[in-house]
Amino acid sequence: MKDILTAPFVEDMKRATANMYRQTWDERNGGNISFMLEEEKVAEYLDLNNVIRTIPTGFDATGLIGKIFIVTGTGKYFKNVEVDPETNLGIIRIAEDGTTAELLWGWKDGGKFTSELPAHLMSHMARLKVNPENRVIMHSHPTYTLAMNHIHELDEKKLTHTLWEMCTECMVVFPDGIGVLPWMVCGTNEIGIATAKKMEEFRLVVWGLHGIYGCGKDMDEAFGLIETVEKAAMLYMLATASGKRINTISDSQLWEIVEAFHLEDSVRRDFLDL
Ligand code: 2HA
Ligand code: ZN
Repeated sequence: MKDILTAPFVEDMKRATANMYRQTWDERNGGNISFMLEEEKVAEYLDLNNVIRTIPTGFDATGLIGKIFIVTGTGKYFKNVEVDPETNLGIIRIAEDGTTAELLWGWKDGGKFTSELPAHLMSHMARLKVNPENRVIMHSHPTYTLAMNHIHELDEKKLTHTLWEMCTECMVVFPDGIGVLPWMVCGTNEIGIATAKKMEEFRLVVWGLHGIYGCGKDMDEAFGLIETVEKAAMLYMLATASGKRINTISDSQLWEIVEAFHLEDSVRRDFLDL
């Protein structure tokens, strides 16, 4: 059996959480990540018959029975994952009943998965229907994205459009736009259901005045989506703070990007005024 601390998926979690912490996106215990793993890969590091303990999830994840995830822990700090992965992360398998998590590794201090597990697992189910390659769900509190939430309408079309206008890269990276949920209490099944519903349509979902969800086939894709939104939000806040904006990328120019990068099938045309 190989040493789990050398597993690429543990490395991915360490790198992502450390980067996110250092971007100041994930203060204290803010943010959470779940990453669906291949059983054969996990079996190189862990005895899959050895369940350390079982933890009820409080919701039905029947669509994910037998699936294995590495997940950040509730109350755990992103900044500490790098130095002590075995306390701050856990590897769980969804049990036969669909409502129990079997702990295979981690949370060695008796901890458990993130309070946002409903939003994560429900979003995994939603994304897998749209894209069977999806593996990562990532939640974060990026600073400028949140600052922008205070001064910009929380409307999917308007928010997406404003961010597209900020730099050419945005249309290339998220032509499918950003879903937006109003402010809601976090950590509940309700916000999980609402997030998953948006994830059927969007790879990015803003939680009004709280943060953002991103997803992807790997850590880089999910991180890159959130990072690009955050960069555009930073530009928006800086440009807006100057009190003077005289240039923008027009809708016809945004369409030129769509054509140049062959994004006709993924772009939210209804978010453009052509
Ligand atoms: O895990 O970010 O949304 C802490 C949070 C809750
Ligand atoms: Zn949060």
